Amino acid sequence: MKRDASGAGFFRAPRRRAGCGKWAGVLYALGLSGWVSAVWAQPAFPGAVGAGAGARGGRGGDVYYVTNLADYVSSSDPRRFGTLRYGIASATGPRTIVFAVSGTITLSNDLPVNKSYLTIAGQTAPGEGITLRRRSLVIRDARDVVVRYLRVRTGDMDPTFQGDAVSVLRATNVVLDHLSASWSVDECLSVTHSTQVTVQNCWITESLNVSQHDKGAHGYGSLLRYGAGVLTFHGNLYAHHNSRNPRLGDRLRLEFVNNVVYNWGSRAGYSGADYGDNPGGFTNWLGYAGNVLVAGPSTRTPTTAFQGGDTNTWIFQSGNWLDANRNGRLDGSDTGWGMFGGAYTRLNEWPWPWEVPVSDPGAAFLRVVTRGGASLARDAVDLRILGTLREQDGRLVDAVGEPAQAGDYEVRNVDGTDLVFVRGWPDLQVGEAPVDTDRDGMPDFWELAMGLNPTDARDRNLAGPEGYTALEDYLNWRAGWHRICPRNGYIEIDLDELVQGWPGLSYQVESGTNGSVELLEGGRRVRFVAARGYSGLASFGVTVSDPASGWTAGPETVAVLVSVTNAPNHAPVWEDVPVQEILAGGTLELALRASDPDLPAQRLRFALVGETWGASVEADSGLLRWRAPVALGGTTVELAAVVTDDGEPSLSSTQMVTVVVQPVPRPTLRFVRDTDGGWVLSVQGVSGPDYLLQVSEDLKSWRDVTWTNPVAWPWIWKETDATSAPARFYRIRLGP
Ligand SMILES: [Ca+2]
Ligand SMILES: [Ca+2]
Ligand SMILES: [Ca+2]
Ligand SMILES: [Ca+2]
Repeated sequence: MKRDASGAGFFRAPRRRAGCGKWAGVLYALGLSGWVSAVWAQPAFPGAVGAGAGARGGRGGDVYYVTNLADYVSSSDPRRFGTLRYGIASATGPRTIVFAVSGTITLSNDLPVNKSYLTIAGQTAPGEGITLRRRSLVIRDARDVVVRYLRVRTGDMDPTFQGDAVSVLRATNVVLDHLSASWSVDECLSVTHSTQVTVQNCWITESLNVSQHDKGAHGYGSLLRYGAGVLTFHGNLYAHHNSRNPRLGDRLRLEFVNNVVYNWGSRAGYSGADYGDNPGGFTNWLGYAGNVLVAGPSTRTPTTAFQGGDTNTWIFQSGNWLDANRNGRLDGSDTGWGMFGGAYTRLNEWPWPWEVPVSDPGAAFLRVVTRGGASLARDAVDLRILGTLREQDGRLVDAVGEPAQAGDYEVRNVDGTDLVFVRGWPDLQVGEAPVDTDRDGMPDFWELAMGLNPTDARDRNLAGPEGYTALEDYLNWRAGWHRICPRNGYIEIDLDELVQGWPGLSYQVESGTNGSVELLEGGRRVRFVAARGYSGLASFGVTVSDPASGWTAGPETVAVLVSVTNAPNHAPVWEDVPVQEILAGGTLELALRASDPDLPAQRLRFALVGETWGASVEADSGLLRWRAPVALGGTTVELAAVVTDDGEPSLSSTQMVTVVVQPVPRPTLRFVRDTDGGWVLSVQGVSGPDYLLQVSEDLKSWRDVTWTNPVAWPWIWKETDATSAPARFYRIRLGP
């Protein structure tokens, strides 16, 4: 990763040391010795790759909230406050721009991102996010800029407009991530005179072909030229451009990895000879790996991925995949150098270490369709374009029509030319931004779950365990697949909804941290159960596979914030206990059973309350034991059992156990002569009660002789007392 030590003066020294929760008690500041090396090694965000990955953006700086969708022209316009444009224009140091609104911003003029150390965090917008239209987003004359999750669909609203949807011009250390750019009059997304720029996970689609460009038909993808730069294009989708997917030239080194190019027209990618601009020519380096090219209905050069302009284009290629046959199925192959045409010089090795991960084309394709573009909430345009890739249809477009036009495309004759009007800007679903009391960019729910202070804005720049600030950790959570789960609770996610618009995938899930997951029946829903008593960040993984192509991608992380708000607890539910019948003196053993509907599973404890008649229950197993006193024979007893969960707060349910105690029949006693002439007492009774034998000589005072609990009848007892008495009486008492 390239680094440049200048510019650190923007960062203020820490004014305060704050310690709270899991956050280091150090304010994030680049000027501190000891922090500097760690800070510089930090990618812009987890998953930032390639030449621009080291862009610092607004790390450690202030926070600006976009609170309206207006725009302005004059710098003294009182309506400027809260606009996106003013958020950039008013930055005086590192700044992160976050969004409290969603919807479409109609730009009054090009929007220059001409301040260094700036992050535009489109992923913070609620609802269906932010779309810019009418004019370009231009990152220019700046360094260390991070822009994520914006749509830029310029169109032809302004008849004087000649520009790109997104341009990077004379900039260094830039990451553009998850942008959806379309309907440009010039290229859709271009990088010129710049270096250390990464464009990743972007959907670069539907440049307007026969539009209002002075040079005529100009439906192009990306112009990448000038400046001795190093550029990385990783995981992007190019769709429905006549050409320049991309156009490379003039002393550039381009890593073009894991991109998908669909339905190009006259050319996919190419480089120029460059001799026109520079008689000596320049050397351009193209590392072309793991890309997927799918020819479409507009494609006129279906077997060529890249056309070299001259031998000064040096190309390394590996693991690309091209499907030229337009049969509606993904059944291409790696045609190696066969997909490269024109003049160029082959490289058998890329002369530099790859700055990006290179995955196989199938995984790259699935990642592009399931995660790419401004995909937190795909708008109708991206969903339509995704549909064209799925169905292998769609076409080049020339103009932007009404949102209400009947078809996706309408051919209208304008001044003798048939033009394809694509259905225009959709209304975006407006969402409500979460409450952020201290306006530090982190909503209260996040701060509470992460142990931060929702009434102290300074904690946004505390350094977290991974080296990102507290604010960045929030931005990073928002920027991927993410969900909120209540504490001591669970969530279920429809995986088809998660991937938005590519049905028919199959899924595997795997547990990550601080919770567990399982795929529910049918394989399309996943249930995440938070670890008991935990609040904070948790995660699990999802792997997607396309049965048709056999391609697999993942696991991708789904980041789950377990909030501090407990899931509502539900009381345990008893299983019915039928009326029990027992003989007095006998023992009742009954397994009490209850379940608890809550997840994660709670522990149940059983007990008896009120008059227990000597009964007891094992707290954990619920085993009720009761020896019914003989005295209760002939009565019905109600035992009150209670089961209690350990939720927060814990809840109980009570169940009455009805026991009908049958009376014990009187035993019969009989003395019989024993063979030796003595006497034997023979007792006939029922099993259950204790039998206590007592003897008396005066029917007043009774003496215990023995007690037993016979199981076999008759019970025999032999009188061995040889003493003589005038009379002896025997009796049996039953107990207990
Ligand atoms: Ca095919
Ligand atoms: Ca806050
Ligand atoms: Ca705070
Ligand atoms: Ca419960």
